[in-house]
Amino acid sequence: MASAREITVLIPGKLHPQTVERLEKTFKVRRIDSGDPALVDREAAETVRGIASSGLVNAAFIDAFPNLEIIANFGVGYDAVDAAHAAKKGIMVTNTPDVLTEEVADTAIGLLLNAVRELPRAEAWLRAGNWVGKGPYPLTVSTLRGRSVGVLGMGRIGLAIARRLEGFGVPISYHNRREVEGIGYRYFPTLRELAENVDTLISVAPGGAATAKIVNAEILEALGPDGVFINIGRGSTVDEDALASALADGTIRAAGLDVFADEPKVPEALLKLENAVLLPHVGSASQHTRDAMGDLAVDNLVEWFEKRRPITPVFETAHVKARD
Ligand code: 8YV
Repeated sequence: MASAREITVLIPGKLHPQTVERLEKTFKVRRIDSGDPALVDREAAETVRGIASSGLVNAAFIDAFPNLEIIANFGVGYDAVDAAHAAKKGIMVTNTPDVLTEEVADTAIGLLLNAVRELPRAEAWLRAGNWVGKGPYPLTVSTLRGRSVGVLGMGRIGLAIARRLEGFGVPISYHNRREVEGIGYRYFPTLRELAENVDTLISVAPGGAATAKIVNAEILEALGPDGVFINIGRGSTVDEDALASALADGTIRAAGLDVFADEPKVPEALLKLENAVLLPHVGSASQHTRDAMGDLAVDNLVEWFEKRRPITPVFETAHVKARD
């Protein structure tokens, strides 16, 4: 691709360093602090044809670039990108599915075991000298034995989590927008029914308006007093105030959260709870997997500018054609 060095790709905000390196070797890269249209100067406005981002790319930001053709989102979840707006303007959006599926599923299982068996608290007990001073860590009230697990969002990652759970000998059911053919897990047409029928809910649901706060007080109540809630999807899908109350008053027993509504801020009410395991959005955060995600994001840009079609378009823009 001889002319790629002439193509301007903008990186708004932070991006995986190895991905930035590859972009800089391939394209003419411009960087600004965030996806804020006020930071776009005239030259950037005129020259930018691609954006590589892991943050907010809203309609106003998209509109700042009359020659923009493609937004390569670093991440499978692209709720931070206004893909519907991009589609209307004939701008391609890509994401990074598949390459992170196994890593995120591994993290979900770790979070589940940590929440149920209190492993982080047990380690803190040891490090504080309590094993010597006070004796063994107290027996955990919760166990994975006898649990029944519901997966909210049976996409690639949900399926990878379910496959892992089969090895734990727990029954698995799920709720999804549509029933998934041929997977053999019990389907519930509503989240409420799923929550009523399981005691362990693992959410892999994507963000966006359709899923905003779908895990609310009513769902947590349906999960019940032995309930464990795990979230590896998006924080926006949870009513965090309702979750903190449910954990504090025993409506459910425990939670394991990798994602939050307003990252990196975590509500004080959750930070105070001992029965919540809290991780700083590390689901896909290994060097190996982040490199693979970055490579796919860059490959999407390269394919687009070279062959005029990307590798992994999001469904909203799958129909978008290159202008020349
Ligand atoms: C990343 C993610 O943390 O892929 C996603 O949707 O949430 C994570 O894998 C994120 O994309 C990094 O910006």
